[in-house]
Amino acid sequence: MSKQRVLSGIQSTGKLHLGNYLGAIANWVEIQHHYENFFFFADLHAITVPHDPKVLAANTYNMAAIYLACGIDLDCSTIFVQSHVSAHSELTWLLNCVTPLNWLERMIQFKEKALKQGENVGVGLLDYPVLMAADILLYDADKVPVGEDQKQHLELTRDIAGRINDKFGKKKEPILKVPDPLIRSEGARVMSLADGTKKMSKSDPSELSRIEILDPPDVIKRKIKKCKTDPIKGLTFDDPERPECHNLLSLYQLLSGKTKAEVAAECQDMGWGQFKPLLAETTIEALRPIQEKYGEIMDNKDYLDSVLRDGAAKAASVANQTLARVKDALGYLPPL
Ligand code: AQP
Repeated sequence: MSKQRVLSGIQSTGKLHLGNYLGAIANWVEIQHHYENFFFFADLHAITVPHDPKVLAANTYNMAAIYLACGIDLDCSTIFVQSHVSAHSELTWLLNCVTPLNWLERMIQFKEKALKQGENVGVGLLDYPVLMAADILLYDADKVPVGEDQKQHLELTRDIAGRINDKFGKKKEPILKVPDPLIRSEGARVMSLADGTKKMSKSDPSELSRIEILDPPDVIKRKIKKCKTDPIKGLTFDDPERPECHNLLSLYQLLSGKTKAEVAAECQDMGWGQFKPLLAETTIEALRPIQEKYGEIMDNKDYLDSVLRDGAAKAASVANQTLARVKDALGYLPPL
């Protein structure tokens, strides 16, 4: 039996951080051998919020090296740049024309991000979930790893696929495969170092709020030294009054590979002065092999370029077939 297909991506809006690693990439690496995978760099999504053209290409390229350095295995996974496969933009247009506006206006992420942008909010931000639907549906993905924040968008993808199938498909031959979420039993949600109630994010204006995967040891030490804590002695998980404490202990647990019970026992009598250097050293050691591998990959750009070229070709060969199927169902004149 052929393996089920998984698709996922990360926006190239900035430098990847521990949230992206522990919440997404580490999970992909863990499950990848059970599936046929397409992992991409969502550079079309990256411009749905104001962006800097001077760094977009570098962010995208560095992310590719980071995916590989984190252990994405090209034997079972294809990695590619979203904008290198034009079918993503083209299918988005076709899906736009069957998606009711009020489905998009309901999206929580749109409402939250639009608030931040005020008067200048672009149509692209509203349309973000349709582009995401195109990303997923082009690859006939069976499963999509999603965190809590993306669940609503995956529901929308399923609704859009259902609508295309109902309106234009034949009963026994759906045009688009309706994907299922792949939900982790224990999701890692990494919170900001400056505020334990906000998620760690690439676009947070404060660099001190996040640890980037490529941060050198002295920067990691400085960021952890300055991170927000509380005046209580003894460190405990799950205290709603101590979100920073819970977040930092969870980070230590995930990066050290220890169990929650082991960490709880080890840290119950510690103060911050003892815990922070321990967390800093653990973080440095966990990131060291990834950073070394990243350096090797970036020293061999011909290799990375060829991975991205091959990835785009393989992705396009799958995506273009789906696009042709949809265009045919919608009644388009094929190229002559
Ligand atoms: N703090 C986090 N904890 C756990 N998982 C996280 N992810 C992001 N931040 C955390 C997961 O990373 C994947 C890709 O995310 P994305 O960059 O496409 O969008 P995002 O979730 O909006 O991430 P950021 O860093 O906050 O980006 P910006 O600042 O550009 O909006 C997803 O699987 C996400 O769950």
